Amino acid sequence: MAPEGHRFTIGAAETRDGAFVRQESRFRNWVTTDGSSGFAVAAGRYHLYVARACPWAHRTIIGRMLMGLQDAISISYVDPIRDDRGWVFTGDGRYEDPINGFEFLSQAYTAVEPGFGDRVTVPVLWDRAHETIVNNESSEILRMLSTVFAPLASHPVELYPAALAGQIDELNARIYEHVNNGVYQAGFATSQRVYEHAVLELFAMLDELDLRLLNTRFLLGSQPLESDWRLFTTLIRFDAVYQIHFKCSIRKITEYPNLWPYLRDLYQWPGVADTVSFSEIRDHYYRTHVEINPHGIVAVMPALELDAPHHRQRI
Ligand SMILES: N[C@@H](CCC(=O)N[C@@H](CS)C(=O)NCC(=O)O)C(=O)O
Repeated sequence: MAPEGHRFTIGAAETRDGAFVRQESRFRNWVTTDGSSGFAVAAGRYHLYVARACPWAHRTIIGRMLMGLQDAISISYVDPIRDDRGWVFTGDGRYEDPINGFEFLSQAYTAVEPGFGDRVTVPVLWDRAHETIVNNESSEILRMLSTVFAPLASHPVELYPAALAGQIDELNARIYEHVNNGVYQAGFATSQRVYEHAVLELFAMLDELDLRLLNTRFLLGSQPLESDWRLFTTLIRFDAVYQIHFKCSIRKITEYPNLWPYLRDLYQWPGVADTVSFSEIRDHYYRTHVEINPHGIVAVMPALELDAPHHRQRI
């Protein structure tokens, strides 16, 4: 049974004039080195609630893995299918909450804010010491993992080097607008004009990125940085879901001369393939958004040779 007494925003996405409106993330505290925010960095204190299906949560799963923060930050996964009760821990071993024993992710939100009635989203960074949500905005959680949490990491990597911060921020913003959120703008549009505009903007950006990747192995040089991983979580879902379910129909990623080998390069990066679950991704999108796929038929997995050689070391 869903917790009683509270109503959450669930079901169809909110639209205005035919355009999908993404809710602002509500909890925006930061873990800090000196603890001045009330949230001091410490091993074993923080927990991540995620869905493997979700591209935003996927950023944080990848960040935790790349840094080697598995021992410092615990994690639990919700069931990929979200119904009218929101995200669920089904308790079958795979989708469990060993920290608080929640049955629904909404319980984390109402534990912190009893009247919380907005969308209950993943990822959530939870503080076990104060039993509260620190932050539920994936871009900020990812940034914390690669900076504030670096001293706890078993193999820290630089995802946001100071010298490239300006370029990363600028690229992130454009990739967010036209690609990460662009696919949702296309998929959840309720007017032809808004849908077509989103698709054209999305593919203009993909074309630009494809051209950029002709001469550089990753977006900003020879190492994958924050912008690459933020792009990755959309690209990896593209041909299996967005191209079909969200009608992003102009091209597939496999048709791009540079984006396609670049996607394989990132997928083959150590540890990354293990963070990708196509069955959870497909189950989630096709079976959760009943307003755009009323019968919940899950598209068969397209042929994607993600393990094929990418030859991008040469660039
Ligand atoms: N701005 C948020 C967005 C997170 C988000 O929208 N997550 C989706 C899953 S892909 C979600 O939990 N949606 C639940 C809902 O909309 O009811 C972030 O980047 O963390």
